Amino acid sequence: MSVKRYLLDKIKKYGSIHLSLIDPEEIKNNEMLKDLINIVNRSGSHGIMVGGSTLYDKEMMDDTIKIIKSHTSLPVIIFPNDITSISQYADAIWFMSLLNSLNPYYISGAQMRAAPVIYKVGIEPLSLAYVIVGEGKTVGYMGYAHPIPYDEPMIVVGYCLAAEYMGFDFIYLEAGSGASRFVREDLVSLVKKYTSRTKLVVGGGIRSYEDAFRLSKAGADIIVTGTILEENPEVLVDIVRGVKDGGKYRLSDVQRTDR
Ligand code: 1GP
Repeated sequence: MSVKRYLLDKIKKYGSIHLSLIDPEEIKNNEMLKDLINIVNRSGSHGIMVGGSTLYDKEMMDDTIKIIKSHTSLPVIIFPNDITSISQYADAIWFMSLLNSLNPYYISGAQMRAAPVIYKVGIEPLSLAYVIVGEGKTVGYMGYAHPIPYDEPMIVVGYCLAAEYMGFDFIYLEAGSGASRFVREDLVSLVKKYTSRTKLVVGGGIRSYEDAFRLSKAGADIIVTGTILEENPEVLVDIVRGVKDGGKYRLSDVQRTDR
């Protein structure tokens, strides 16, 4: 089964799903990596993303993915910062365009260079529109983003609707890794109101059951957390529970409106 089919099936079944982000540059040694994978496996998270905003070492990417693949049956998706992130050992790659970048390299230049490599290694591309809001953090700096202020929801809606019209399968609303405020849930529900087909990924600054529950209930189809796995891995179990509880709420809401 393709990774896209897997993600769509899980979203349909659970209402909202969770992906765990592992940044190879934050991994101190193989033991730490294996411990984190064990926690991800136990937590009920639905997949693993691998990447980091400043990563430049392809070998580090390959080695990390190889170890992850040998310790989990979950799909591994590359979260690239540049073409050096491409690894033949992953199952798929977010084939992403940073829509609100001021640098065309991050909108279509890197993609032009990456596409033939992805074709050659045969991993699955998942088309993703990447939109940075609020603080943006390191990824905002590295991607020359023009981050959208939290209090300008219609600018975010404009980008997301444009992404849907351009045919992207997924939209990622990114507050930036370690952001002090995650993307607001009213923004998430507004985007869901305007878009119909595209699945919405939300990440950056999500740290608790409550954060995850509020965002998935508001309409996030996929919740991504990374920093918490490095700083307080045991909380991951609560976060995944929050995503599933929010998803259950959404599924029952759909049933109510279908009646
Ligand atoms: C970063 O959205 C992801 O790209 C995850 O953010 O590290 O804050 O969980 P955190």
